[in-house]
Amino acid sequence: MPRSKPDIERVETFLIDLPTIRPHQLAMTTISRQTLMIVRLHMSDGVVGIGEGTTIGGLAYGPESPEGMKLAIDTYFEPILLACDPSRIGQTMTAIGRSVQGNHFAKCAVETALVDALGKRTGLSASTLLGSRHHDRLPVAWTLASGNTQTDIAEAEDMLARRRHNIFKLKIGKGDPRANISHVAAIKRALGDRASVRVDINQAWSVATASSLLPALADAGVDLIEQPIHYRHLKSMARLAAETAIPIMADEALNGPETAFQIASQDAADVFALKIAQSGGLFAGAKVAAIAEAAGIGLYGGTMLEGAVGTIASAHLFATLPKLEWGTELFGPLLLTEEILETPLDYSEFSLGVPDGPGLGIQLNEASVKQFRRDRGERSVHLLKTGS
Ligand code: MUC
Ligand code: MG
Repeated sequence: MPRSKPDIERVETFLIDLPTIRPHQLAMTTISRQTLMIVRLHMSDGVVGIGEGTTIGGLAYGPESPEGMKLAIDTYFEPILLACDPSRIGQTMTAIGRSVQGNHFAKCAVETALVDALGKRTGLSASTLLGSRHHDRLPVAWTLASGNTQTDIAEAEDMLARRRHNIFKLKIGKGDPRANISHVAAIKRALGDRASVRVDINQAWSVATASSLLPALADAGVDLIEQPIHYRHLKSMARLAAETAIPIMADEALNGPETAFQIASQDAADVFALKIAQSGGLFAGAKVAAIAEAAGIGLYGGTMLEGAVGTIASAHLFATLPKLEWGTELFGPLLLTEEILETPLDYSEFSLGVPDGPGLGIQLNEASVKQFRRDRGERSVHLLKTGS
């Protein structure tokens, strides 16, 4: 019997390498480019769904890399996708979950592409499919991570003057912890009440260092402290959260609904940095948000410094959350030197506009994609060979 629903005819994955506007220094690595793994699902009715998986510093931040995601999708996801009903997103992801353990970022990229395709087919935006929106614009923080205090202050002043950001996250955890505190205090002194200043330690401090220095961060005027210690140390996170005057946010510790439940039940964080890729996808991210809401934990829309596709996928989910009290940090595309969309995203008035067209509501610029694809050389050789 012919199927009335369209099939996925081709799964296309490729890597795009884009330079960053300046070196971006985190506790575990400094990046000067981002690699975006893009997946496109080509459907029999002509619809193409897109998704993105991006990490920080290859494998420096977490267990997945863009190259690994591509391999996993090409080898293990593709046969399942070619046999699935792509409009049954939950059923498709359950089938993938039976064959693929972990691989949250790759799953998120594929699920995003399924949501984009369903939205394009039905004329509904991704946020409508995810439960409908509460917000059309989202507040966006900027991360100061040049590695130099004066450069960071100048960058923050420029962002304030251009009304692009008035929330700043400072990447600390590299080098002497006391020097970290002086760096943060100098930036907060310079910005005063004109900006919210938060810090991300990216697990770099020991429990003892965190216990003795978190009060100094609170005294310096910091509003929020992200993942000060190793992600596995939930008991110690709970102790730090109980003894610190300002909120503690979980990031690396949060890897989907199960970990969200563990953190919530152990009182190991006051706020969740909700990330769609770390959660394992948009729907898993929605479950993480529901757990936060049920437990009275605050929500912040996090990023893995994705390009435009992953950023807008995140924005669609975050737009559905009634209470996003800490805003978002969806600035990833602004850290990259190149535009890869037909219409650039709308960053203005300290916020990001969430597109309202079908699916993700964005379109890749094919000339940019062609220019920055890692396999561009190989592809022209291949085309020459097949053409000769
Ligand atoms: C992280 O750890 O939160 C978010 C902003 C940034 O600069 O890095 C990311 C990852
Ligand atoms: Mg973080």
